[in-house]
Amino acid sequence: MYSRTEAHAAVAESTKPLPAVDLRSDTVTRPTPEMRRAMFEAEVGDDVYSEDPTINKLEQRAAEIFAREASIFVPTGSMGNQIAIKIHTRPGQEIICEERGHIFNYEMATLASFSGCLVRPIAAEQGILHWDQIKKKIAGKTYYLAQTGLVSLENTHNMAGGTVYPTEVAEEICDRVHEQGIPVHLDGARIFNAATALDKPVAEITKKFDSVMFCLSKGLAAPVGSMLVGSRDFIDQARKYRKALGGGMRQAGILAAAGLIALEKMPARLHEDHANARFLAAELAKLPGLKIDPKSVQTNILIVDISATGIGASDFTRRLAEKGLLIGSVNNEIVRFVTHMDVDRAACERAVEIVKEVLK
Ligand code: TLP
Repeated sequence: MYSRTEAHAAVAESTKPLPAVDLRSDTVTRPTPEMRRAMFEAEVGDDVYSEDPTINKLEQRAAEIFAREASIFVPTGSMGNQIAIKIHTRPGQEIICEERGHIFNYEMATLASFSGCLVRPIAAEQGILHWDQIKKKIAGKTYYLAQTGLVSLENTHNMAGGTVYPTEVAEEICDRVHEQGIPVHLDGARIFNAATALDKPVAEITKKFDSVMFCLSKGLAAPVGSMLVGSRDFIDQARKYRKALGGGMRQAGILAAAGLIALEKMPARLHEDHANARFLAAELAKLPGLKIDPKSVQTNILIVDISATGIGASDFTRRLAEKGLLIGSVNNEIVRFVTHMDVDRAACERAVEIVKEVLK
C-alpha cells in the first residue's frame, strides 16, 4: 500500500518527462555509485607534498598499466597535453599534428602562450597520419627554419570520428621520428577506446611514445582528472609545470578514488558504447541528408555531415534539443554524437526517433 506521499511521488514519477538523451560528449558521464562511495571513504593528504595516499596509488597503478616508470594526476586532459608539450619543446619550435587535433584547435593556443610554439598541421584522411606525410613537414636542419620540436598524435582521433591508429602505423611514425631526434607525444584522451577497438592492452599500443596523456573523466566516467605517463625524469619535470599552471592540488585523493575505479573497472564496458555508436551510425545513415559512413565508426564518436539537409548545425542542434536530444556542432555543417555509459540502447533508439522527427 502506498502512503499519501509515496502515491504523490509515484504519480510525479510517471508523468515526469523523459530525461534528455545527452550525446554531446562522453565528458558528461557522472560518477558511478561505487565511485561516490570510494570518494566518500578516500584516504587523503596534501598532494603538493606527495602525501596523498590515494593519489600516490592512482599514479602507481597508471604507471603499471602503461608499463612506464611513473605517472602524474592532472586536473584536465588539456593540462596534461600542455605540460608534455612544454617539456618536449623549446620556444620557437614547431609541433606537427593532424589539422583537426585537439592540441591545435581546442586548447586555447596554450602551446603558443605557454611553450612558445607553432603548429605545423597536416590534413589526414580519417585523422590518421602516416610517416610519409610527416617526413615532408619535418623542418630541414637549416638555421633560418623553425625546427620541429615535437610530433603529437591523437588516438582515438576525436574530430575525425573516434578513429583508431593501426598500431603499426603509429609505431612506424614513432621509430622514424625518433631517428630524427624528435620526441612523439600521444594525446590518448580516449586511449582505452582505442585499446578496446584493437583488442590490445594500452601498454602495447602506446609503448613507443615518449609520453602519453589519457583521461579518466570521459568514457571512463570519473568526475575529474587525467593522467600523464612517461619516464621518471619526465614526470618529475611534469610535477614542476603542473604547479606552474596552478594544478598543484591538495587533498585530491577524493578525485583519485574515483579515478582508480575508472582505471581498473570502466575500460571493460567501453565495447557497449562502441556497439551503440555503430547502431546509431547505421540508423542515421538511412536518413535523408545525413552523411555518415557506418563502416568508419570504430569507437564511440560519430561525426555527421548534415549539409545536405539544408539546415545549419546550430539550428539542427537547437531543434533536436527542443525534443530532448542533445548533440554537439563542430561547425555549421558538421555535428557530433558521442555515446557513453549514461546512454543505453533504448536512449539511442529514442535519439534516432527524435532525429527523424526533426528531419520530417
Ligand atoms: N575533448 C572535449 C572537447 O574539448 C572537444 C570533448 O567533448 O570531446 N584531447 C582530446 C582528444 C579531447 O577530446 C579532449 C576533450 C581533451 C584532450 C581535453 O580534455 P579536458 O577537457 O579534460 O581538458
